Amino acid sequence: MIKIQLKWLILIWVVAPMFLLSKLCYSAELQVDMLKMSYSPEILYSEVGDKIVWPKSKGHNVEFIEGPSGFSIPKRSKMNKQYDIILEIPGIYYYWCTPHKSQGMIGLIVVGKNISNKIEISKAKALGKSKKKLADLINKIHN
Ligand SMILES: [Cu+2]
Repeated sequence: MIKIQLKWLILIWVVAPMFLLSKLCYSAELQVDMLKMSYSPEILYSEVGDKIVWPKSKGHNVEFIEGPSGFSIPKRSKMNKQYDIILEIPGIYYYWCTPHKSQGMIGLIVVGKNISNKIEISKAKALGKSKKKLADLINKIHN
């Protein structure tokens, strides 16, 4: 009898709060690779608060162009350096690689399954080969 009660006490007062806490604190780390002339994946789906990492890759960087309203565009990342960001506002984010922005090296991030700014992103600036790439990515996007 006492043993059973102890088990329940442990479950309620120790295990349950730990489980809740770990749920609250949990955020994933997602990676985007910078390949020859493209990002991989080109569309990344993340949750609010996830850490997104672009490991260093020679000759490439990350420059944010557009995001949901309220997002202040950060300074573009340094060439040949790892870059990471935590996105807190749900919506679609659009970025490119500064030296390859007209060669189709662009990427999208969908945060929190929110695609409400899809039209704004489809109207965002795109150069050269990236115009078609952006249109293709916009067509592929889902929430
Ligand atoms: Cu590049």
